Amino acid sequence: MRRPFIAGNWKMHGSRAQNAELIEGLLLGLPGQVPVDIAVCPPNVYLWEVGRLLKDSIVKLGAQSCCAESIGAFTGEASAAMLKDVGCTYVIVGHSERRTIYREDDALVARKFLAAQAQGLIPILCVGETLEEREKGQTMQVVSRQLKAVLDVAAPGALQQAVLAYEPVWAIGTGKNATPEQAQAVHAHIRAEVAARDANIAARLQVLYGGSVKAGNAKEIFAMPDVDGGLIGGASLKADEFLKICAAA
Ligand code: G2H
Repeated sequence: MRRPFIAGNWKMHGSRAQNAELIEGLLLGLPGQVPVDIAVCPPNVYLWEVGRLLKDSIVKLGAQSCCAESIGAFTGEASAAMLKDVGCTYVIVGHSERRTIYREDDALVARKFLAAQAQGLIPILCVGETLEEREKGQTMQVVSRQLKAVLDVAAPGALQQAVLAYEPVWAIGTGKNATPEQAQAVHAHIRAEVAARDANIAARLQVLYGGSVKAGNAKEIFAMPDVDGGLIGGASLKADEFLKICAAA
């Protein structure tokens, strides 16, 4: 009942030449129809051009963050309306790199989520615990808190037009992925939290796993019943690797 979804988070990687090569490789390798939703999230400066390269393909465009404000004197920021205007379907909010490096707290992430939805973008809301929190046994508590911050301010039904991503911070870019069982346990917890508010939405909600997914481990992670695909960082930068991950979903 849920389509798998594979989203590539390019982070701060790429150039016009590299992007063109990557998109060409992806489009050559993808048949016209696939049973998977696919998106790429380039840095903002490349969104428009990558969107042109994707044309009307099945690969959708996403951004990596958006401003919580809608317009005004916010130097360096891009609004959700601007992202929509350049062709984005999705926007990642609450990625742990934003939470940690740029000190985005739960309340700000929730405002970004609302700003994205107000412009018709589908937010990909990231949640996940640090290694210290996992070792203290706080994983479920942390993920619940991050989720609640958004659900408490969003309209009922907001998750109908959203995607969640569980990204354990200790697994991001470290080469150390969560085991399929560790991922499944947290994904099931997330779905149960959503189900407590609305069982139908929970049953339809795409919950992605992110953190050192590659072609070699994707299949076993995606085989878990509550894992609906992945948010892919490093392994989304090579067309052949990303295509293998899409095929594993
Ligand atoms: C987690 C993930 C993509 P990577 O941040 O969001 O990155 O696959 O490089 O761990």
